[in-house]
Amino acid sequence: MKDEFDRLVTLRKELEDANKQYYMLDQPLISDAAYDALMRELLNIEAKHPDWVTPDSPTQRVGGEVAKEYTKVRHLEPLLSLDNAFAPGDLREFDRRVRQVTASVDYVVELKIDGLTVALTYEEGLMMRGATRGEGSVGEDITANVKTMGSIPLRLNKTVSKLSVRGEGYMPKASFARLNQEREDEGQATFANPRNAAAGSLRQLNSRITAERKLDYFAYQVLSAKELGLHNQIDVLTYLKEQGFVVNPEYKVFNDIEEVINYCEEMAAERHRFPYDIDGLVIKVNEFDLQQELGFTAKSPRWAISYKFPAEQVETVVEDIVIRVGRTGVLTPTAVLKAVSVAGSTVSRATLHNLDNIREKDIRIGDYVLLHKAGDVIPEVIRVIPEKRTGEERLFEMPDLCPECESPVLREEGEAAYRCQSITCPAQQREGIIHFVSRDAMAIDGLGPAVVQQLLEAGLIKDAADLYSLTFEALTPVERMGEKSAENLLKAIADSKERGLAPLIFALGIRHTGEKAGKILAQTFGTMEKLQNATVEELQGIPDVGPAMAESLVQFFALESTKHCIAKLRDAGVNMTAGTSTKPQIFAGKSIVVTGSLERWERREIETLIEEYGGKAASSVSKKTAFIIAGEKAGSKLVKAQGLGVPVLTEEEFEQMIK
Ligand code: 3B8
Repeated sequence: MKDEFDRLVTLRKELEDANKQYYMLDQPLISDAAYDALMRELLNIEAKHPDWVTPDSPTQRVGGEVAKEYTKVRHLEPLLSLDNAFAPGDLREFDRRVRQVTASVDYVVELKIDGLTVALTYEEGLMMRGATRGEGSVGEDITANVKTMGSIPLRLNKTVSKLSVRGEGYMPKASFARLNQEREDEGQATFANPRNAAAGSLRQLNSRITAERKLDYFAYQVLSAKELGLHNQIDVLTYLKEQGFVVNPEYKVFNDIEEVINYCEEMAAERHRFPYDIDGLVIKVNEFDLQQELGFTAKSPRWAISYKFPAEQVETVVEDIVIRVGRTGVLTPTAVLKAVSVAGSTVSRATLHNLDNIREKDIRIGDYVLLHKAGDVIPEVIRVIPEKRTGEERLFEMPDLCPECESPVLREEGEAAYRCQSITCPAQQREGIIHFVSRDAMAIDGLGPAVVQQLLEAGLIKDAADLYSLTFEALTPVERMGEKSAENLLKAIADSKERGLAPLIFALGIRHTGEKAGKILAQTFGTMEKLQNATVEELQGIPDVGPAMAESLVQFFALESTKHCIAKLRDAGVNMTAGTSTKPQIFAGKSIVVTGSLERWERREIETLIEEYGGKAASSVSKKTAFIIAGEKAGSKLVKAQGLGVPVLTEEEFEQMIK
């Protein structure tokens, strides 16, 4: 019991440290896999001892609570909105009003993050409640969802009896792009921009879904700041950082409105360089005494204003609407546009998502449309410009047959997507191979979509497994494939054989089975063979595996083409075992040194054991060594470990740990 509790304390500390390092310093301390392993171990201990669970345990971040509806909460003080400035003149007018009560003023200028205001309440240092802004006075309790956001501390660094914090919850552009791609692949409706995606994710009734969406948070305000000994906005930002919040680092202080205006214009030109959407800047009077003197209107503080960037929308023409067939057979209508420059790049195509979207916006071939970039990354047709219609525009119809293989196309009940029903559709196969080699799957560098297309056209491959029988002689005649590229490609393909089971499962592109599912399935089954033989019941018994995934896995593995492909991969020597073993990963992220001569194990055996349990068998002792295992006649390494205060274990003690 005591050992288990000690372990729980260690695990919490390690998970908290890893989390802090990731969000505060933007640098992972340990790999995702090691983090997951520690989290699973902690979840196991807490499942055995429910009374040990505390509200600040890292396990509270994994989600799982499913609500029927949201409860309303009244905010301690209403959340006000900011008055808007759209031009330099509006900022000068704001400055003039401020200077009616003071001769000198410092302005703090912050980025205006395009997300959702989230209010947090801490009691005795613990995160007790998270709420949306709502209409200002009353919001919705989203505590379970807020806890899944890694950049929100569950416990403050310094306990205070009460603390109310406000800030912006948002979805980074990269998470947004990935989420929409996944949704499009699955034939689900996509989000129009990161803000909507963040809003949808924060209002999820199932907090596990929120956890997967990877939302972030920038804190910028505390209530009753004066009682905490804070005198101005800069103090607040510093205090928030000390308490463990992430504060946006881009803020600046000016004492002249013309400098503020210059800065606003500079930032408007650079708005796309941040990994999150910003829609303007917020200008705040720094000193609280002055803020107080300025006071509020009914809706907004008089001591702050937001400068809104002009929306970047451009006009262009839809020259055609073509169909792209995806990996899962979904037919995605894509607008071919007259090329235009928007948000810093040239755009000539935009996904129209599905027929419903085209009909809803009434987009026709030949239409003038307004275009912007959602999340600064994804070109999006916002609306048609009906005044510019000539009557020559043509309605778009979904084809009855797949444009790539002429198999029938069907719309499934309750889905927005039309799918090609053939499993041998060349487009699906091509997209499947592109997915197979992609970064999060088998990570074969130098094998982009164009090369995949070339290899298919040259008849060198028919499926992903054929990649492993490519030869130098076969590759070099391929156009634009030099000897060096061929060599590099063959090496990348060979290296990918050791990626392990989890990425391989994901790479197979099974419907409803994403990267995370790959990891869970690999961990559960350990080998491809066991997964291939799993029944729907067995699969559904695994937490996180729903009926749709279980069903599609069984269907997928029953296909002759799947069996054939997996056999080819196996023959090629592709590793089909979970790199991480089925043993509990108790040493995950730990470096362990073995020294002296052992009685129970050969040196290689004990090193393999360390690795099976998630650790790293290292050869030299340092401060970072978790512990050493010392046998007979241990020498300098033992002395060094003792000098550094690194724990020294006997063989017996080590055996106890892995029992
Ligand atoms: C007062 C101060 C509203 C806001 C504020 O990044 C107030 O400060 C506010 F009534 O909405 N989106 C920010 C952001 C938003 C606000 C803010 N500061 N950085 C933002």
